[in-house]
Amino acid sequence: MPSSPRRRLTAGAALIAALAGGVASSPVAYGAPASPAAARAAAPSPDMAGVAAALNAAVAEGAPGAMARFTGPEGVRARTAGVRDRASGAAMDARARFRVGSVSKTFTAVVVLQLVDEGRLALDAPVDRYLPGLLPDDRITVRHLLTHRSGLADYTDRMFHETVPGFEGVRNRVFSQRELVDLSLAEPRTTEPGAAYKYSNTNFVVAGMLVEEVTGRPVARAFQQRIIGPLGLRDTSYVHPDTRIAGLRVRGYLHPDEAGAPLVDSTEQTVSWAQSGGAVISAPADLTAFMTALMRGRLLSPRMLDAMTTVAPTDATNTRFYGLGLRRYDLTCGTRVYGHTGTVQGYYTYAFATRDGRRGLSAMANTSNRGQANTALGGTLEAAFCGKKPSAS
Ligand code: REY
Repeated sequence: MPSSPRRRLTAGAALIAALAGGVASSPVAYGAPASPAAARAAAPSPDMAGVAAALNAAVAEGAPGAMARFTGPEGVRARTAGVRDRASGAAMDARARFRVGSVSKTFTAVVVLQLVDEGRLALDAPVDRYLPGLLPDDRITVRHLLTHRSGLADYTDRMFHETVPGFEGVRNRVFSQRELVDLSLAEPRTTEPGAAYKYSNTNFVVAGMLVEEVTGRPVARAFQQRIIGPLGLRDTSYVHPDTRIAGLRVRGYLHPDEAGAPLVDSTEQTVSWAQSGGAVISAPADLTAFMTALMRGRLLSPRMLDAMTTVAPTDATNTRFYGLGLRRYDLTCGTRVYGHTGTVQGYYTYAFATRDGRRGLSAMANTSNRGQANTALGGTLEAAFCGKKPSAS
């Protein structure tokens, strides 16, 4: 029998109780300190001046505004810079909603892994078992999708080769998932199944199709019933194909490829080109609540959370890793954080938490196609999780 969200939460509460009692199964394997007391003692306080400096740097690099919200044992701390709306001049607001882009992939992965837990999907089964004939290679497994190892080309590379014309060409379009898969299959596959990590939105479109096939319902419903409802995320929704962001919102501004050209207000769009790979709307408090709850075991069984956080490197720096719909960044102070990044026209997002779920940070800047601004925004992670650098003696 499939377990209800309530049963999962109860199991999660038991796990948290076990952790609080210091009898966690093997926290060391996750790189966490040996006990909660040690975690508290070892965790540096967030350097909020450093966080604010990173936000200001993102603005100096061309973002109209930026914000970050940290949650930890010391409470909640938020900082903002610049504006959330260039036309009205309204200041950035840490409660406002925005498009989280690929942080949506973590939502999709959680639902897939819950379905694995319920025995309705198998991680190492071919996708072909559930969606016969969709993909041209029956060696591609569910795990290959979630780890970006399917070799299915990312159709967005071609779609957004020219940034503004590419965006305007799809901003009001409604694609079927199959159309998106066909766009990918029109291109050569990038690797043999399982051979290498190659980030591709196609993987999470297919993962969304799996969710719909197995549950018989839209992914929006699965997100609501399994994540948004149980965690009480009031500012979070999966919106497709409505183009609006309801409520208090941040407007997004896309940088054209041509230097000096005016920014394009990209707030309203269907996000149909990304769907289960990128169409979630959320706000900082909800994103942090999601990532910390995930790490605390409130959404997945220990076995599935272990699978999700088992990572492989994505580059040669040995600081960037990917698990199942989840990134791991190893920060300079040795702290490991898990979460996801997002890029959708007009919005850069980071949503990360420590493995014990005690500390979390969400950060966003309301621009995109501006790598320097995204890099500057990423500086919030070091400041928040590593705290103040010890002064040189
Ligand atoms: C799509 C292009 C990026 C964005 C993407 N986002 O795949 C997924 C993610 C959902 O990982 C666009 N870039 C921009 C270009 C480049 O158009 N020519 O920066 O807004 O979040």
